[in-house]
Amino acid sequence: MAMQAKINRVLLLNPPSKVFIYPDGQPAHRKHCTPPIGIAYLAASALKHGYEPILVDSVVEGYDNEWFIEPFLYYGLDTKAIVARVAAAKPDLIGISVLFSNIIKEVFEVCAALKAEFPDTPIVLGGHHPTGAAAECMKNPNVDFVVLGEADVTFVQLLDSLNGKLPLADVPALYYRENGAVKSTMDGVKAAVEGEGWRYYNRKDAGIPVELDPLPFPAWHLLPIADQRERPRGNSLAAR
Ligand code: B12
Repeated sequence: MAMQAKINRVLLLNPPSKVFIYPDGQPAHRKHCTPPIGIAYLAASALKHGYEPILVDSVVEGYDNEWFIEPFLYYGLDTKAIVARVAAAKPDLIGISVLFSNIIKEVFEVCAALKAEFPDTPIVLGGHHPTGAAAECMKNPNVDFVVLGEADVTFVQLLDSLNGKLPLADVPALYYRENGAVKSTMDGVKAAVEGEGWRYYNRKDAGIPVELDPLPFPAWHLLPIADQRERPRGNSLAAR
């Protein structure tokens, strides 16, 4: 009998968004939403390798839900709604996309709420902020893993590793914990650029696909694209 995989349902979350509000009440830019192409790519790779991805675009799903914490107007699913959404989806692992450093504080609040409710569900961060500031993110005890860079291949390798197919130490571009200590498979790899508290690597050093043709197209069918189209958009001029 085939061994039951520990990790099968993988929920990928696009966190809520925020707009700076000037003292005169004017927003710095209009509310908008953009299809989260990064998690759609990860979902496509996960599907291709037999996993069951669930995409939660909290910006679209909670677009009309707003709250104000000076000086920002937030919109999207709030933390309580995200916890409820995750509870209904019953994932085996939660991945959160943090493209923008301006949202990391709020993402950590979400991580704390999710860990309190689902202590046994691994939480993985990816995207530009954790890529540059992985060690910093791992200081947060609610973050179990950080995957650096474009994670189409390495995220699936992490899932495979958690299902016992390969050691964590063999997953490139990964930060993880071992006996409570933070480990990185990038130790000993020279950073391409670095500064105080952040490092960036060349793609060939970080398990990042150099050839894009073999990658599956984004799993758009898992996103509420019709709802997204009805909202003001941020243009998606992606890097690929
Ligand atoms: C398109 C884009 C936008 C779009 C929309 C982005 C979106 N929501 O999809 C628009 C124009 C709206 C935008 C706005 C802004 N942007 Co912009 N944007 C980009 C750009 C050019 C491309 C992003 C992209 O689509 N990449 C392609 C996809 C496939 O990759 P990806 O999303 O990164 O996903 C991959 C990995 O990151 C990773 N990954 C992603 N999520 C997860 C999750 C998990 C669990 C894992 C394991 C891995 C993982 O795997 C994915 C697949 O390979 C990047 C630069 C770049 N070259 O990436 C800047 C970039 C992300 N933006 C940046 C910034 C600063 C902003 C703004 C704050 C600018 C401003 N001052 O207003 C705003 C913020 C908007 C907000 N919501 O608050 C910075 C972020 C830097 C930082 N540390 O904060 C970047 C890196 C540009 C830069 N070098 O300065 N942006």
